[in-house]
Amino acid sequence: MPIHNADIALVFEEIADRLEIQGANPFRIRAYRNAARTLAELPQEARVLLERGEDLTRLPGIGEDLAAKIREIVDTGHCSLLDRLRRELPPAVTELLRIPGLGPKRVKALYHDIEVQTVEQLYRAARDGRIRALPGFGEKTERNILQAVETHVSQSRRFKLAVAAQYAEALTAFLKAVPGVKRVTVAGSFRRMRETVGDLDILVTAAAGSPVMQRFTGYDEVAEVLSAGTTRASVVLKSGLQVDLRVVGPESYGAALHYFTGSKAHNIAIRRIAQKLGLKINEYGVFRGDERIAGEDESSVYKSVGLPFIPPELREDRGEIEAAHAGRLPKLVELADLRGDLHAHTRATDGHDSLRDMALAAKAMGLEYLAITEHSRHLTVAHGLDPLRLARQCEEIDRLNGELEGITLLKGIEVDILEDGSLDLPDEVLSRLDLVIGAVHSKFHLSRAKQTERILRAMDHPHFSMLAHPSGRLIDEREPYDVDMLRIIRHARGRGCFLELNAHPERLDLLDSHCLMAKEEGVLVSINSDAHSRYDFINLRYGVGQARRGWLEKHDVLNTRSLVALRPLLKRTM
Ligand code: DGT
Ligand code: CA
Ligand code: CA
Repeated sequence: MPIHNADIALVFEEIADRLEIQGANPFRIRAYRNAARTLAELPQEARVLLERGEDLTRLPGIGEDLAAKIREIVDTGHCSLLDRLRRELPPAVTELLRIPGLGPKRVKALYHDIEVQTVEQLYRAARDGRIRALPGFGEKTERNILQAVETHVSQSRRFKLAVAAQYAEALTAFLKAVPGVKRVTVAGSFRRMRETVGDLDILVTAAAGSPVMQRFTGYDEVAEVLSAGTTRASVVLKSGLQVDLRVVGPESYGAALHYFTGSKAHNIAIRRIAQKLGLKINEYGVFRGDERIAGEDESSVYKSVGLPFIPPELREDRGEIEAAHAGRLPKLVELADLRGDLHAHTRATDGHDSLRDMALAAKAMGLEYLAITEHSRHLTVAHGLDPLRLARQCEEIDRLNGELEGITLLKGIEVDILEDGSLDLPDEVLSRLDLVIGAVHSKFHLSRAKQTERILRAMDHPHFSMLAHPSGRLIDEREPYDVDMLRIIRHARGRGCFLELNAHPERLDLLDSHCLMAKEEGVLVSINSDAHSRYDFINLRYGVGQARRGWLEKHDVLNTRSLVALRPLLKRTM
């Protein structure tokens, strides 16, 4: 059974959780958390890297011991340390840590003192008033726990797009190899490139008698079969990801693809148009009375209601149907349109590859230029650069540019925007760079007025080029900070600077709605990988997906420009 990075990350997270409940050394716990994060963010499968004989200790936070554990998990599907820890504490205990307000200490007390092992038992204990009596808990804590459990249960889990992609790709390859299978397409929110997906919806066409259903429900990673018929089945993978499969006839493929791509709101709007035309649309085709008039491909479905093909990323009923009707659909930006990447790190700070390796990897992605934008000194956890180290890196970039062909390195910095809107390095140092990306990495909880003002003041610096990950959110982990994005975008326009769309799978920040806002205000967006390793350039595709959801076209995106066209844009005009 193929082991995915997300699986290994889960193992490390659980080890960290269990060590934490046991009160282990904090450094040891953090090492596992960091490793989990490294794996979760790694765009290449660790399994594949191992097969290629690559050295995993080159990854950030992975030493000999962790590399050996990764190998063990990939080879055996098990981790002996976790097996041992699981024998020491019951499996469900770690789930308790997910409840806001419950740290390892409290979980340990609940387990030892009143034998609470599961969320359900926790709920009952709180309801029955058994928690308030525990030392360090009290009535208020008990009430909070009760409420937290209720919200926890009501929020079902969604998967980040890049994580879902690992499962989708493996499963697609598996299904394609089943005898008789012709087409395999992942529809649903995955095809619409939503930043998270609730489940995967897979569509298959197959010759009569193909064993695709049996193979699907028998797939190694299936933990539970929810339902299985002749044309549809639903399973839950071991990771908890649900997958729905439909087998459709070739004459219905387009109609089914349209139906299962959604969104539901888009489908309903399209069906309403069809009704007015006296047509009926369902997942089998488009019908006038009993006669099927379309459905073998998606374009035929749209054509039947008088519309051009609408790209999946736009199908949210947010004006795309009106735009299609008026012939004003955007021609969305594509991955191949990108000529460069304006945000990357090397091992000089918290990246882990050399300048040269990063340059070569960017070139291999078909890029012409790559800006190196390390963290600045304020970000000590990332070993941020001071002026001296930055100057040294600039020299090395000059040297490499003299030597490398087909790729140009630009000199940049990801400078911290401090609380008062000043930048972490002096203007005189910034003036020597090709671009300056400003980033908020601290003080996320300022008031809306203060946070907005902080960013506007940062943009006022003469050398400020671009605002990094503008909302600051981490998907499922950290809410966006409270700012007036329209004011920021308008200020950027006045100052001649740009907004980043950070393509990191945990960020995907600019949000899609703000992409549209930037486009309307005439501010160019730069789709940047924020690469911390030579593998991370692959993430640009998720950034492009997000940009497409935000209606961006090639000319709306800064880094579709050639280097020659880019340079004058980076020189501030006012
Ligand atoms: P997700 O999985 O929550 O990220 O979002 P989707 O959009 O993938 O939703 P899902 O998996 O429930 O259903 C896949 C598609 O099937 C959905 O985008 C549209 C279509 N669909 C599902 N239920 C309905 C429905 O009741 N009416 C219509 N018109 N379409 C539906
Ligand atoms: Ca879905
Ligand atoms: Ca579904």
